[in-house]
Amino acid sequence: MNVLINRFRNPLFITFFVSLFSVSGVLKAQDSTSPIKIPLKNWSSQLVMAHVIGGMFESMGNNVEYVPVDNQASFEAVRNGDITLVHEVWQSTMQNAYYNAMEKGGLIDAGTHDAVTLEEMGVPNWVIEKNLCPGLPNWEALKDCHEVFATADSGGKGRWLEGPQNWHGDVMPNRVKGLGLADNWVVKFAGGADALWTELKAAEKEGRGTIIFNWSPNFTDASGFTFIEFPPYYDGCRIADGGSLETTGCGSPPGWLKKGANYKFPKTHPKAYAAFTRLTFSTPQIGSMAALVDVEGMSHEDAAVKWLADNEDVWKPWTVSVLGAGN
Ligand code: TMO
Repeated sequence: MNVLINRFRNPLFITFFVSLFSVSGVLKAQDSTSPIKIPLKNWSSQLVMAHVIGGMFESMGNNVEYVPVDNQASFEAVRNGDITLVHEVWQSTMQNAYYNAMEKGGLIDAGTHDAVTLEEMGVPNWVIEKNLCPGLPNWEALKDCHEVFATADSGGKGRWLEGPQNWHGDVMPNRVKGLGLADNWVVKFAGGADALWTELKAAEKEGRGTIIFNWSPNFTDASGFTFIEFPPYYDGCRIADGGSLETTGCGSPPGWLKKGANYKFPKTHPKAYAAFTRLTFSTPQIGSMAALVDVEGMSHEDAAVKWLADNEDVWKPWTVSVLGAGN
């Protein structure tokens, strides 16, 4: 015992142990210089967050590459390593693709953001304040006020402006049928997210009703937007999940916002991976990323640079290794 204690007091003996750890890589695991591949999709918060995460990795000395991807195909792309990670997995529209890729192998769960998500049809608050469709946000109000939402291209019916069709396929056309609204309502697909925001501005200027697909977190959380309350979602109600016309009138479920990664990421880039798992954004943080682009008019890249500069206290702690300074 005495011998052991004396040995621990001997600086040479301690040095010996420290260098053993270093050689084995326990204290000095370095990230690969190969680029971390970050996906670019087609909505603002995802794009700004891609550059926020890329900027965080670059601040740690990592190389990054941005890869434009189709949303639904991105989960297979993480699985086979074409991209390293996904940072905005919205439960209500992406969990099936996410869990399918996990089940096939290659995609791992990298944690959950603080934000709770919703992807749903809704109206800007002034539609309710002006009482353009009495009874909103209860969906049953839509039975009696389709004229208020008619547009030049809707043939006298009320128009539901859905996002691009590659976001949710036929979920909304099926819902309109399932709710028994198809005689008086028609779903139109927007060409891109920008078309939704252009429509919000145009409708407000013209003082007419509008109903669009939208989501939270988004910049509209701050500007005033109300989601319509549909019959509650349950697993299997949608036609794509085994439901029928009788059940597909269900609304969207509130859900989580997850991150995922290729299973090799923790091994090739242990520090970046650790930072990525710690990273978590709240509803106002994600809303502010979108607002820099959709309200302030910045590019996604510039918005990310500004967001990183304004929020160092938020993200810098994620980059500091639990093993201490210098690691
Ligand atoms: C995937 N999105 C957040 C645009 O609904």
